[in-house]
Amino acid sequence: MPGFMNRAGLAAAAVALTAAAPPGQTTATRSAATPSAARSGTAPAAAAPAAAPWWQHAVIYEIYPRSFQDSNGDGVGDLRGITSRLDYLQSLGLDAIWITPFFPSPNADFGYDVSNYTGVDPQYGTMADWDDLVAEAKKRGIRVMVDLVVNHSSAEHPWFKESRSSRTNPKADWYVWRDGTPDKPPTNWQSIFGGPTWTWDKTRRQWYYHIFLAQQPDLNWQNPGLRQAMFDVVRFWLDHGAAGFRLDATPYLYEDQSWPQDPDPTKGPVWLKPYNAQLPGTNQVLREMRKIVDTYPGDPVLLGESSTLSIDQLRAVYGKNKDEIHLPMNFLVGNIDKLDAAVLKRRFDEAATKLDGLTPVEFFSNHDQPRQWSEFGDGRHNDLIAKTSAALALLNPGTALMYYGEEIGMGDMDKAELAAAPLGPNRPQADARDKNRTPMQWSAAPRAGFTTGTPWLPVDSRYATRNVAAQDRDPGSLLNWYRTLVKLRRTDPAFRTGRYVPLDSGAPAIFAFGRANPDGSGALVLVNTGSTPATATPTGWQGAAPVFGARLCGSGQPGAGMTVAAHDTCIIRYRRGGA
Ligand SMILES: [Ca+2]
Ligand SMILES: [Ca+2]
Repeated sequence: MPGFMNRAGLAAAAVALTAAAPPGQTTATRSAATPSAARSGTAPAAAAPAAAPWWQHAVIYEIYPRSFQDSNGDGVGDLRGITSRLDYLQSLGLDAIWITPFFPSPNADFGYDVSNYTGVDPQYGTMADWDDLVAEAKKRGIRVMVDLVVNHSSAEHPWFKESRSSRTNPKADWYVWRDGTPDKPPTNWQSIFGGPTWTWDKTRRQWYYHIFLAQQPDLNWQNPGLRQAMFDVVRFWLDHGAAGFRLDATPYLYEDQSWPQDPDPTKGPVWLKPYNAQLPGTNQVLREMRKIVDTYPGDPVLLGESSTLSIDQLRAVYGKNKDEIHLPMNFLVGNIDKLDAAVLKRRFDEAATKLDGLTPVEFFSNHDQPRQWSEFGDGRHNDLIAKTSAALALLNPGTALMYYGEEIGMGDMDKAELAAAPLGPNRPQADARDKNRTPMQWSAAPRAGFTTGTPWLPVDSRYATRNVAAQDRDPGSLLNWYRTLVKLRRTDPAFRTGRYVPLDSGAPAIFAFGRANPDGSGALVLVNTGSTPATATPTGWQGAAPVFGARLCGSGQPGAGMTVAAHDTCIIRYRRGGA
């Protein structure tokens, strides 16, 4: 590699790297050093064109409110709890938080069965608490997004109660009803949570459709009344300061109206079938919703739970005219279950180069999926491997999602521990996903500082050593690595707006990519997915090979050249090479 570790380049790059990434500051220092105005989308950051909306380079942090912070000792997290932790969230450098459903709900699917779209469940607080949260968050440059469950309501929603009361009531057509006899559903389709997608209603003597639980009847978006009612919900939350929506289960808004039989309903996954997902009517709904959202100031955003099976499908979710979902989550990366260099290269290269310049949305964990610390960890190097997944999500182009606690390496609760977790009034039934929904681990205090009462779900026993307070003090912690990466992507032009450079690493275990500035300088990211050190010989640069400089690695080891320690991630500065 000609010019590698050139002295002048190294010095310049080292200054840039350290200036951008001082690890180990305390929360207070860091907050003071990063004025909220600088991180607010209303005040353009120095490195970004003023016209770029905030969500194009954002970090959005998902909060499962039940498990984040309890403010009143009832063992259930709440909105006031979130407000009390805003200083911490600000210390992460976030642009926005997305709170999973906190609306009134019978909790058949813990909030994803909404019985009132325009209220706050008393367990989580009040509308005044919401208003207070939005106002306090705004002071810290943090936007607050609402989780809108667009495909279905709760069977306890007044709309459904009315709809099922007769075949002729005003809301009779607000849900998906089909004729049939009690012994024979209209189709043989299977629901995503198991069992048929149809439930017989004795009063109407008809079947209603539900792609998820029977307690989650699908809304009929073809009905103009329902459509307007849901758009009013959108306006309601925007009027109350929401910065946008995470849209739940967006592929499923329409069903194939010819109601075909599935030739083999038990074969393969039951989601994203051609008859239950991604039908054209869905695009029309999202276009209409986007129009409403776009009339509001502050660039509110639609973040879609837009499961897709290919990059072409994903590109379509943005809309033919880029006028549908601003930010469809990239499940092609999100569903990766193993850090394999070849898979990473394929997925990240296509996200950066095959989305027509639209904003990719990268993540690895959420409330439905295993936590990345557990999923990718080998049992011995989990923290180092977690630094890799953090770098992948945060240093690639686009917007990154984080799931509460991933920044301290919260893991899935151990099987035996989860099995021993009691049921009770606050946890009426067990859910396999409880393992990745355990209470946030704030400190070594009893119950990890999450609650003074009995937590609805026990705190993971690892909290005594794995918590925010401990990692805040440790410059080499995963938490401070996250802060470093978020700061890099916020302040460093290469990571903020730099072009993605697909590279061949020259080493089977290493995934390599570059982020290049227009002047030819930039940063090289090397991810060693293997359990032994490996040396890259990256090729694929446009023009002359660059001159490499300062390194920053997750392990904290300086290392040398293009060699990356086992499971480590290194960021290496470069500048334009000689002709
Ligand atoms: Ca509470
Ligand atoms: Ca549907």
